[in-house]
Amino acid sequence: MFAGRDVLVAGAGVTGRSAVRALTERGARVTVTDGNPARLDELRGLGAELVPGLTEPPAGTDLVVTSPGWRPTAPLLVASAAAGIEVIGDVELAWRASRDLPNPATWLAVTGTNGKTTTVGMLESMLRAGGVHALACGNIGLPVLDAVFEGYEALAVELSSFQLHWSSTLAPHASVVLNLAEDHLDWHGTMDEYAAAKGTIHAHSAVVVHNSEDPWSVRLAGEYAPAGAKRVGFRLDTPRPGELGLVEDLLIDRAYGPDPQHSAEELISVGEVRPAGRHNLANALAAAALARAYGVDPGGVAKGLREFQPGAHRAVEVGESGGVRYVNDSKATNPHAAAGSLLAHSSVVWIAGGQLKGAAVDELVEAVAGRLRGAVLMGTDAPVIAAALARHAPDVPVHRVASGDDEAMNEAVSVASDLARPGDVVLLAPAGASLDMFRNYAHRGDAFADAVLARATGSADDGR
Ligand code: UMA
Repeated sequence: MFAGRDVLVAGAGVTGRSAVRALTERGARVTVTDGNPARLDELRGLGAELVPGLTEPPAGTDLVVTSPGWRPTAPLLVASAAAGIEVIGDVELAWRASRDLPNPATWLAVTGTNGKTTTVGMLESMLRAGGVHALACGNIGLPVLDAVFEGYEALAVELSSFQLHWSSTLAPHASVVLNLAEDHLDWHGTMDEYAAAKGTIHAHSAVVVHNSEDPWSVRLAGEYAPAGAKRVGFRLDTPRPGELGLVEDLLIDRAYGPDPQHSAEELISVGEVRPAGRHNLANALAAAALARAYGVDPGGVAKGLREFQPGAHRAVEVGESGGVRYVNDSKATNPHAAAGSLLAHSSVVWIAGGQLKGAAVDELVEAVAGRLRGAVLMGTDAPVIAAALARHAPDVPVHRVASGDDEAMNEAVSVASDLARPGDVVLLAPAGASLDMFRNYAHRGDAFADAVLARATGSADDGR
C-alpha cells in the first residue's frame, strides 16, 4: 500500500522517525517536515527529503501522515485538507498497513486520561504470562509502526486522544476508555471534542470495556460501541454480571466465565497488585478485561500481574530518610492523575506545578486538602494552584520555588523535607506538564530522584 506513493510526514520526532522508516522501506517517496530544523537533522540517511517549516504540502503529495502533537489547526494540516489530501496519524497508517499482512496482530486498545501506560504494561504482562507473543506499544513511547511488522500475535496499544483524533478505521478486538477528566483542552478545544476523540476507540471493536464508576467511560461505550459488540464493565466494588470487580480482598471476573449470572472467577488478591493504590486496582481490572477478551485464562491474568514491573516515574518510591518516604509520580501530568496519586497517602507534602494545559485544580485541591502537610509549587501555573490552595486549604503552608530546572527541584525537595514529619510522604505529583521547566516528565522525575539522593548523601546545593 506504500509503494509509489508521495507521502508527507509532519513531525520529525519519535513518530516521524518511525513513519519515515516504515514508508521508505516499503517504496514510498517521503518528504518530512518539522518546525524545528534540528529535529530534521536526526532523520538524515533514512531516504526521505527533509524540508524545514513547510506550511503547504509539496506538489504531488497524496497522503499526509501527521505526528500526534500537531494540532488540527496547524497551517500545513489545514492547507493539506483544503487541497483534498487525506491527513492521517501514524496509528491509522499502521492499522491500514497491517491489513495487508498475512497474519496481522490482534490489537487490544487502551485510552483514558490516566492509567493508560500502567494498564498496557499490565496487559502485556498478562498476555505473555498466557503464552501469547505480545508487545505494548503506542503512546507508551514505542510507535505502533515499529511494532506492527514484527510478527506479534497481539499488541497492547496505548492510544492518546491526539492519536485517536487522527485515526478513523482502527478495529481493535477489544478496547477500553479507562476514565475521563479534563486534559489537553488546549489541543482539543472543548471537553466534548476531547471525549469524542477518546470514544472513537470503540467504533469498530468486538468487545467494548467501560469503567462502570466513571460516567464518561460508560457514556462513551454506549455512544460508540458498534451493534452486537460484547459489553464488559469493571468497578472497584462487587461486580454485577458482565463485570469485573472486587469482592473483599479479591479481584473477581463475572464477565467471561461459563455463566456470568452465577459464576465468579477469582483472579488475584488485592495485596498482590503492584503498584498499590485504588487507581491501580482499576487499571488491573481493565487490563484483565482485555486479556480475558483475548482468551487469557484467570491463571495467566494472575501470573501477569505478579510479574508486572511498574515503569519509572509512576508512583515509584525513590528514597526514605528520617521516617519520610519520597515518591516520584512525575507522570501525574494532570489534576486527575495527581488526585489518584495524592489519595494513596494519608499525610503528604505535595510538590506540584508546571503547565496545567487549561485544566482546573479546585476539585483536586478540595479532595486532598485534609491530607496535605504542605505544598511546594513550581512552574508556569504555580499561581493557579496557590490560589486554589488559598481557597480550599488556607491553613496548609505553601512555598513557591523559583523557575529553573534541576536547581529548582533541589530547592523544592529541600523545602518539602523541612515541612515533612516522620510518617509523611513527600510526593512529586505535579498535576501539570513539565515542558516549561524540563525536557519532559522523565527529566522532571529524574531531577526529583537526583535531588532526593543528593540530600541523602549530603551533597545537595539547594540554593537557599
Ligand atoms: N512539531 C512541529 N509543528 C507542530 C507540532 C510539532 O513541527 O505544530 C514537531 C516538533 O518540533 C517535534 C515533532 O513535531 O520535532 C514532535 O512530534 P510530537 O509532539 O507528535 O511527538 P513525538 O516525538 O512524535 O511523540 C509522540 C507522542 N507525543 C505527543 O503526543 C505530544 C508521544 O507521547 C508518544 O510516546 C510517541 O509519539 C510515540 O507514539 C508523549 C506524550 O506526552 C509521551 N503524550 C501525551 C500524553 O501522554 O499525555 C498525549
